[in-house]
Amino acid sequence: MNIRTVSTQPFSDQKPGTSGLRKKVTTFQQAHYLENFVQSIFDSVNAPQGATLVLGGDGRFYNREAIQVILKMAAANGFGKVLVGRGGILSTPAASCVIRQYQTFGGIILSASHNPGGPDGDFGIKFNGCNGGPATESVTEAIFAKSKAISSYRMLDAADVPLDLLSETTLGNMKVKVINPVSDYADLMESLFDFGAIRSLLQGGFKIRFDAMHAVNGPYAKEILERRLGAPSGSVMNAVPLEDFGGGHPDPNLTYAHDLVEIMYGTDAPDFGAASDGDGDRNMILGKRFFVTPSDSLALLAANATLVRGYAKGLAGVARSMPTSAAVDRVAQALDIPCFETPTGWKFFGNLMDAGKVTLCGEESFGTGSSHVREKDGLWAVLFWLNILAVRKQSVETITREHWARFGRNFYSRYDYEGLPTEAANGVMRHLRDSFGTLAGTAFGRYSIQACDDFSYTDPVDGSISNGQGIRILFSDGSRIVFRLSGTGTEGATLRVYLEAFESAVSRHHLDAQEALKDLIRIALHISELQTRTGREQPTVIT
Ligand code: VG1
Ligand code: CO
Repeated sequence: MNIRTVSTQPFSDQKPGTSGLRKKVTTFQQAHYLENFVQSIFDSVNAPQGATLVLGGDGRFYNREAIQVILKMAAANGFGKVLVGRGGILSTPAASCVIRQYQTFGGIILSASHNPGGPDGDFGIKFNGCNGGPATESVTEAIFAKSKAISSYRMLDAADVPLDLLSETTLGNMKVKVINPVSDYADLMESLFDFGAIRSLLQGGFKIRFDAMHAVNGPYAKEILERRLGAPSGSVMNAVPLEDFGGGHPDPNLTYAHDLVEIMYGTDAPDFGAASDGDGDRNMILGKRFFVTPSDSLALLAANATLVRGYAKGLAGVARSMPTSAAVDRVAQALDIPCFETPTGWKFFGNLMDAGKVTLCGEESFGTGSSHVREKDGLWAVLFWLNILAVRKQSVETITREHWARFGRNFYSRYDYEGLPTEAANGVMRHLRDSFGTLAGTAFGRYSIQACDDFSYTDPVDGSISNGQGIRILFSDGSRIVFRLSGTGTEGATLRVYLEAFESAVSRHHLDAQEALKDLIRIALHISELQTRTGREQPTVIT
């Protein structure tokens, strides 16, 4: 066996963000850049000799090269076996499923999720532990510390491993098993949902459209929706994964999933539409000419969970990220189950699920999931909805409006200001923090500020504390404005402004969210001085 120890020098910028390390492909292509980070992972996670690792990615540009490098480094670092998805492919939720199913030591997932791909696009890498979930903050901090002190990495000299056929080969002393990336995941879905009921719904003429956005979920959706559930061929669109996502932005929202939006708002629109992102963990849910916000979707799934086989016994509890609307809190209250508010990013849900405290989790950023895996899960959310629709036999719109009538409506919107100069974005946050003293108690028309703070979270399971997780402006009627800097961007800073207003009056539930939120938007811009401080009049994206 020919294992080389290669000398290297640290890069100073390998700090994992909200979901792993995300950088431009060109950054990853620098000599030693990927290798340094992978060695920093291996040096931080203390895998026992001979451990099994899961490996796969969303298939974006540079996926194949990175997989080969990681395989050779895993062999040189004493792993006994790697389970790798055929073609180097695993969606993020499927990787989580495989890690759990085969009780492996953990996995490495290659993805920059919803960020564009291609030679000029983004790439990313993260480590997930044996529970199938993203590494906790203590682990990502250890990885970052290693990356700043690294002086060498270990690499096996060997030929590339063929990955395009199911096979079992060896690489040095390590076994490499190429697995079907779809089947274990599809079987798990079949165990949670009533495929018979969904099949009958579809046979009865209920029309669906799923937009895979030329990303990883194409093959998963084809297998599950078309093959196993019998949706007519063509129900899954943009189903062929491409290394650059066809030049698109694989982010399932009303702006970027425009092909689907056109169909769902056109004449003769299908009954149900959905899309997922680059790595398959996000979802957008649409009815006929109707959009369900991710925060409402989480609340709706919680309220209807017992209609679905895998959740018939009820929910242990629910959790949402801090900026996500409090719609699910109202459902939790009615069900008399606990509701947790965590910082942004799926890694904070893992401890709660492992401890059996929550069953469903969600984020406003088109992420929903449950304890069936430890990642958010796009197709799972779609199937959950289809199962509910098959049981209730009502439209998406009717189900949502009935939900609002019962629980009230949390109007919600997020404004993203992307690619800001970092100093200007930090300046807005600093200014807001400095204003806390004068803001509390101030009234703006019918809104008066009750409190403001910088969100801090104490994990109820391990007691770890995460500070500085976003600025909250809380109003006396339950409305909120949240300001947060993104931790997934690769250029400059992205400032997110989250707006939420609660409305109990059914007579106002039909309002457009932008209309219902216009006063709050004005207040947000006023108190943050965002426009003057950043020179930006308009947000880049509104969701
Ligand atoms: C964004 C979302 C966050 C999500 C994260 C990863 O993070 O806001 O809710 O968990 O992306 O999603 P940020 O730090 O940019 O706001 V994925 O689908 O990109 O892995
Ligand atoms: Co994603």
